[in-house]
Amino acid sequence: MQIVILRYDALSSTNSEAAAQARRGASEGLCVVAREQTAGRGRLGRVWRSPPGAGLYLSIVVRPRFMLSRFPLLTFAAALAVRDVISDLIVESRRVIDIKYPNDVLINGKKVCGILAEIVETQLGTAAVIGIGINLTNEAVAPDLPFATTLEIVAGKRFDAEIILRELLKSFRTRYAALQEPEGDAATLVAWAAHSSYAEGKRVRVTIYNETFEGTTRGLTFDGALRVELESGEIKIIRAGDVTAVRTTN
Ligand code: BT5
Repeated sequence: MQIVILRYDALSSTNSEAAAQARRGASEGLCVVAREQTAGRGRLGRVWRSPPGAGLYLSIVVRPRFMLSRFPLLTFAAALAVRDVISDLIVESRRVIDIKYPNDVLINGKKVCGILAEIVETQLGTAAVIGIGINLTNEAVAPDLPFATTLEIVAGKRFDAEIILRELLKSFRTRYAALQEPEGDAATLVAWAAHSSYAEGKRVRVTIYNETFEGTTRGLTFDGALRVELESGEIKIIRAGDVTAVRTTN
């Protein structure tokens, strides 16, 4: 994959711009980066806070060779790429880096990165846009986001956004290439589970639309859904919705 970077000072959302470029025929590897997003998006219409220069806001266009049903694995490959970079930057023995199902990278339990993968139909076939937001400086978060953190808060220093961008694209390229290998799905799921405390044996609360229930995680399905075992022993397969850890008191 050849990476071409398009830089903007401000965009409403790098995902929207990357999707527009994909519809216009952009090749795989196009990467849209903005210093600021005025309407950064999370999942389900939520907002991603993106003040100028405080975070890395980027979206990558991919045109995978595999089927649409396997697209959720793109988010996993992206989360692994972010994790690779963060664990190289900070000393992991003192900070716990975790991947929360399906799309957050956490440091010491707080969200430092969110990922939003979207499918885009184009004349060249089905593409996906993988949006990644990483909080760099203290300004990226605010008191109304108590579960957010930044690399500056964690490491006590500021990192060069350009270096993180370069490393992230390098790592994403490797993880994406691995995903497209013949046994790439399984390898990506194994790598994801190795780096996520949410994969197995975690008490979680799941919210899907208006339904909420608690259970214990029991691994991923082959296509990237999360298995959650209820008190009754029934296994639910989670493909959408929010999963949060339940603190156990013992
Ligand atoms: C996500 O959604 O975590 C996906 C975020 C993806 C952002 C990137 S930035 C580049 C690209 N362009 C876009 O427009 N988006 C992508 P979700 O799991 O729905 O989490 C959203 C929730 O995270 C919000 O409702 C807040 O509670 C919280 N949040 C918002 N801004 C945050 C921030 N900067 N840091 C940590 N948490 C934040």
